[in-house]
Amino acid sequence: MKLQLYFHHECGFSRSVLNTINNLKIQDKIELKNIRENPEFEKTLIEIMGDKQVPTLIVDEKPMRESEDIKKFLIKSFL
Ligand SMILES: N[C@@H](CCC(=O)N[C@@H](CS)C(=O)NCC(=O)O)C(=O)O
Repeated sequence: MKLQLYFHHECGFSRSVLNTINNLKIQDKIELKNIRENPEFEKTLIEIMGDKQVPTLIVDEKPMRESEDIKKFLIKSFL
């Protein structure tokens, strides 16, 4: 399963997902794409989704939004 998370640290919803990732110790299983650090990541997110809402998790090409859904999915997949 390929996982990519678009996020930025100024967003509390993103930080909440990052906390879950840290608690599960799965940082090495997810490509973390900070859109504030890398404009290319922001551009790609807009191309995929039509906007730049974070957090957005891409699971094998399929986008998932809503931090609560993303956290539930990660816990179900990795706990
Ligand atoms: N209900 C969403 C809210 C996500 C959200 O509001 N994200 C903000 C940043 S914290 C955002 O990306 N807003 C659109 C923008 O900045 O262009 C969730 O829980 O993930």
